[in-house]
Amino acid sequence: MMNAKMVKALNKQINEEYYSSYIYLAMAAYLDDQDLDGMGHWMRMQAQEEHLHAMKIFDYMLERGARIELYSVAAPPREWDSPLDAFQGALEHEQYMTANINTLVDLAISERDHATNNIMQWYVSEQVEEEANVENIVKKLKMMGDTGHGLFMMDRELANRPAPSIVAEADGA
Ligand code: OFO
Repeated sequence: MMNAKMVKALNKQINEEYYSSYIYLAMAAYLDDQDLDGMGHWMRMQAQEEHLHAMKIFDYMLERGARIELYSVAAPPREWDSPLDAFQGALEHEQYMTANINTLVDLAISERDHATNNIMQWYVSEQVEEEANVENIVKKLKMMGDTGHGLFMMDRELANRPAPSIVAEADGA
């Protein structure tokens, strides 16, 4: 049986993951509106991945017999100054999510909830990857320039992002 503090914190994290999905969807809409369909696609895939992150906690809680509570998802911003600004916002958001995961790990340890600590370790690794992926895009956008040819090239590259797979996610890939 999971303790009440842990249940509350995980319910909050489900909400954070859904907000993440929402903010990336808002970024997808912004980028699509700028005719950057490839970047918009990348953000859509990211939004789907965040949905899977939420569902992984959802399923884990059900398995532990914990009561799930779904909270309202806040409205994300709708405008950014530039594509670079949007990806920088994504990077900051991932850093914020990493801090949330670290807090959950701390709580699982202090509550001696080894199973939750174990599943949270998957998120710890995932956050390293998530931050690295966005940071790489931010660096390239800065290098190639946030306008003209560089932007066009990045847009083409980001159009190739495959859909996140539930199987891969479940396997920790
Ligand atoms: Fe992109 O972060 Fe979820 O966990």
